[in-house]
Amino acid sequence: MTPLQLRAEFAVRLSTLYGQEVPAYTTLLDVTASINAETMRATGADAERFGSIERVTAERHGAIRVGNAREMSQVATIFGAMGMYPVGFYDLRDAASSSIPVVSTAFRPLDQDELAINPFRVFTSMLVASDRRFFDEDLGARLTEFLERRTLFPPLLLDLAAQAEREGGLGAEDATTFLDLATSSFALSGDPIDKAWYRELESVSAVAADIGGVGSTHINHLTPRVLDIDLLHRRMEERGVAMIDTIQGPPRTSGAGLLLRQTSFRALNEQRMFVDADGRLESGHLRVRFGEVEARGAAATVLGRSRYDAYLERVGDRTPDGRSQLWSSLAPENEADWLTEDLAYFSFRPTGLAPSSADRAFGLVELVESGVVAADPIVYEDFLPKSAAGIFRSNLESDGTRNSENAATSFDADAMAGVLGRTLHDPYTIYGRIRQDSVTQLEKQLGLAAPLACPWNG
Ligand code: OOG
Ligand code: NI
Repeated sequence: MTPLQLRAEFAVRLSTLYGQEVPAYTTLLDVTASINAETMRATGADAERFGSIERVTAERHGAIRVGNAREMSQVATIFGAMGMYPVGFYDLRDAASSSIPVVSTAFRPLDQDELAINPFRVFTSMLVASDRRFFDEDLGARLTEFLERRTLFPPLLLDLAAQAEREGGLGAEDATTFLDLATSSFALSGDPIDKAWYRELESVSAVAADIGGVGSTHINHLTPRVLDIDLLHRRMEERGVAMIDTIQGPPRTSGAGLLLRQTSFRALNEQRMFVDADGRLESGHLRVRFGEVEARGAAATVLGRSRYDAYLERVGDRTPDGRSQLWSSLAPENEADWLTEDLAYFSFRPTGLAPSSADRAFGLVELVESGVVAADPIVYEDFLPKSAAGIFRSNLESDGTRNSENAATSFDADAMAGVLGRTLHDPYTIYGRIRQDSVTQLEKQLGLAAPLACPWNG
């Protein structure tokens, strides 16, 4: 099996697992499928401008959380076997007032043709046990030691993953073993939980307890992609699933919009066994999983993204109408304007119409305007830190505590690359390369002697 086949099969297996574990996820998939079918019927080819219906139907992202650098680099190997590579750095420690002591990246395919078939991605967070704002020296030391002692992934899984990366895939039998072990590593464990330890961590941060209070990791949500998220929000409420009251990300626009919009619901309390200091077992409840759904739009350039960041800074507690007004004052709805103002990434292809000599004298924008070239928006394949923090928060019983007088442990994208022991890809570089490759190709196809003038080249 190739990395692509391993990834697609892994996504299917996780989906089956999560459906068994969290029944509301199955409802979410039903509602998503019917809305996607309705949207396809209503808008036809337009619905597929941001990915074929086959891609969108298979599309999922998951989220996992691990405890330390060793576990993070193991995750990188497991996902590497499936053609998923770390992209982007997210520091959630300061993204919300709640105690979220993690730094994150997302593992995903890089190539357009891989993304077009199965873009499965996993948002992966790592606890920062050394951050004294969250953990004092004593607790930090015990947490570090606990994490050092546990084993999240069986050695055979790691060996097979390394082999798959080296050899570009696995034979049938090894592939089955790899997929079995990988899937079960992300299942919720039924092992009894050390009650005192879990509650001690939970009083500081529910996220820390979820990561370091138990001996295993688990997939905490699996997110399908929907073509109309506002409609989905209403339909889920009609089906009796209480959603968070907002859709995170930019407000609704007439088209797919920029970036990413997400909403979620809390999973039910799940029964778990706890063990006390005397070894007595008792039954209890935890809420560590939830449901999420998302709608994806165009990848924003640095400039486009700065408009969204300005929106977040100014939005405050505006009404839905006020939010829409603010967003439309910052970013045009129209794709043509995104291109001329360089707010989003596109790829380009000739339509077959011959350029006139006047077109040749001008640049890319003129060629698009005269219909010689088609501009297709590039799908946003990444995440938004503010939304991610919101998703974390929506599932917390309490905000936890933090001691803001203590200094933060410094941690940045370079430090994350060091932890991973591999390149940490920059999303803008990836989108920029896809765009540039398509322009170079276009220049050849149109037989242009000189490079085309493009909005992003001044
Ligand atoms: C990850 C939350 C981030 C998203 O969609 O922004 C995320 C987590 O809760 O572990 O999945
Ligand atoms: Ni998510």
